[in-house]
Amino acid sequence: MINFIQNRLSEDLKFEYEKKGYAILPKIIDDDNIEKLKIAFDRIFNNDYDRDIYPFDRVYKHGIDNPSLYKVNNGWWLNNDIRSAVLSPYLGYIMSFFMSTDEVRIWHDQVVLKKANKSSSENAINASNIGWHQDYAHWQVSSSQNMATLWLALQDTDLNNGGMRTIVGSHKWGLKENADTFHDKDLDKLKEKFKKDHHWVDEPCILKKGEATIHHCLSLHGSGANKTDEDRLSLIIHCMPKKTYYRGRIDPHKNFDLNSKGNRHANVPLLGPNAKPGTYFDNDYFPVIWPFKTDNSNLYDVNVESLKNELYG
Ligand SMILES: O=C(O)CCC(=O)C(=O)O
Ligand SMILES: [Fe+2]
Repeated sequence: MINFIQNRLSEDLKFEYEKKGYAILPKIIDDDNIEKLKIAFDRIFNNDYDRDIYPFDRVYKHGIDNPSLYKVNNGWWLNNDIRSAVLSPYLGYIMSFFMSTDEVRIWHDQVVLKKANKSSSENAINASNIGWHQDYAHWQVSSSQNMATLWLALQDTDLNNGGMRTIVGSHKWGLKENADTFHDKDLDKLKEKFKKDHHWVDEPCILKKGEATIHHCLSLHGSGANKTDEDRLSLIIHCMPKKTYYRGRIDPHKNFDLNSKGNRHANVPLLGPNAKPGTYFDNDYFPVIWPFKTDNSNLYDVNVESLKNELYG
């Protein structure tokens, strides 16, 4: 069971998020709870799951598919500590605050480990790079462009260990063409593609262990190599607002291209075989994390009453 440090957020932070497309939160989790999450990461990457379900999308062979970047989507399906973190009402509160919505659901989470690689250099085309991308470019099946992500650092994180960088104000540039480039490793090439007439201000997210960022789904962001001797771990939680639905095929005249991530998404089959434009992402795969509901307690492996007391006193 993971507990967060539950502070109220300031309006200044929200202003910052709206202006820049991202904001840095104060420490939201203490070191003991971080240690629990690190154990959870280790277990997940060793395919040691608490539950009978297994990951969706594709099953990465950690360290084999990509020896530098390990990733599992929907860690909350697999591990009870990650589940209690991802489904925490405190996260729900944070996301509803920044997204200005009174209902928040999980889109999916990501458990990410960027391998230590002392010999790599800044901006080199490194296997652990995450290309400049807009999350929404990957999620165009979703009806909402008011989606947001919480990125939680499990160690001090800066440019030395491949910390995330965001392009200030890029959430106001609209959806860029072919910006579903998370897996593209060439940051310089992508910069040339997206920069065009824009003012390109590349800001690193410099975080202390336990701090987090929030970024908007249209913010351009990416990250370089981890040049330290410690792996970079982050728990990433993507959220959607109330009444987010499946838009259907983005271009119905085109055949499905299985490699075109923007036009298809592993969340769509989770809607069932009768999914059609307008079907809400509102089943058990997409749990509500705000407002906190005790009747959702079947989704939680946590003591909902004690969480409720912690949050509401
Ligand atoms: O972990 C990173 O460096 C980037 C993660 C990312 O793309 C995201 O949180 O949306
Ligand atoms: Fe992203």
